[in-house]
Amino acid sequence: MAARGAQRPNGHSQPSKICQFKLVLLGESAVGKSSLVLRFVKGQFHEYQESTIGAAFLTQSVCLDDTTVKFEIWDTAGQERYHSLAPMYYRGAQAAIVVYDITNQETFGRARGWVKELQRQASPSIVIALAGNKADLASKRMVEYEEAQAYADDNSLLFMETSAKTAMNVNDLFLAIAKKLPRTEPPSSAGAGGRGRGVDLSQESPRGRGQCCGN
Ligand SMILES: Nc1nc2c(ncn2[C@@H]2O[C@H](COP(=O)(O)OP(=O)(O)OP(=O)(O)O)[C@@H](O)[C@H]2O)c(=O)[nH]1
Ligand SMILES: [Mg+2]
Repeated sequence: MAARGAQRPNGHSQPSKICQFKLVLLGESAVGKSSLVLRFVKGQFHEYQESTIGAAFLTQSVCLDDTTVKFEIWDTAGQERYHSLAPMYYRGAQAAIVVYDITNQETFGRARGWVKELQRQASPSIVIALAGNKADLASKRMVEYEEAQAYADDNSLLFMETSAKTAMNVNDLFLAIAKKLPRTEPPSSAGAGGRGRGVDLSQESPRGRGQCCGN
């Protein structure tokens, strides 16, 4: 059941509503996409994280007020040869995290390319977050915080510097995304297909609005 394992940063009361959203991670290889997901979902970090092949799927929930927000997370492979697969994962996604490595300027350029592609091809209502990862390596910094913040402001993106290694801002980033996603109940989707629904993406509407259902 989706509510199990949910984080309750503020939580006293049992959430009464469950919303699930498809979220995709994009970015150059080795920027730390899988590491961010591993930190968020399992609270772990691997110094020698293997490069992703194709994509990986994980889920994690966070609680916001009276709502459990369940993320269906697609962690894509950053290697160039997998680029053509990306639309399969961002199509119908309600949220995206575009990741770069603050120690590598090239990865910031690549992140801007992903943002442009999402703005053109993904759902118009997609919530896009920019994550400047490896913030623990500040002594090797090549991308200034202010430069990325200005870019994010210009493009209406959420922006945080993160560290999958130290856990800095990892939960906060997902929470900030959850807060920006629509948690109102769409009139037609109440009841069926919400709580306990499988992850059969073929059942999602092409424009992929978030699924919310009351208790
Ligand atoms: N210092 C530091 N290292 C990190 C951080 N995040 C990831 N790494 C390291 O960076 C390397 C690449 O991390 P991955 O998570 O595999 O990167 P990825 O973006 O998923 O790469 P692909 O799957 O090839 O697209 C690994 O050796 C991680 O241990 C971080 O926040 N700080
Ligand atoms: Mg990976």
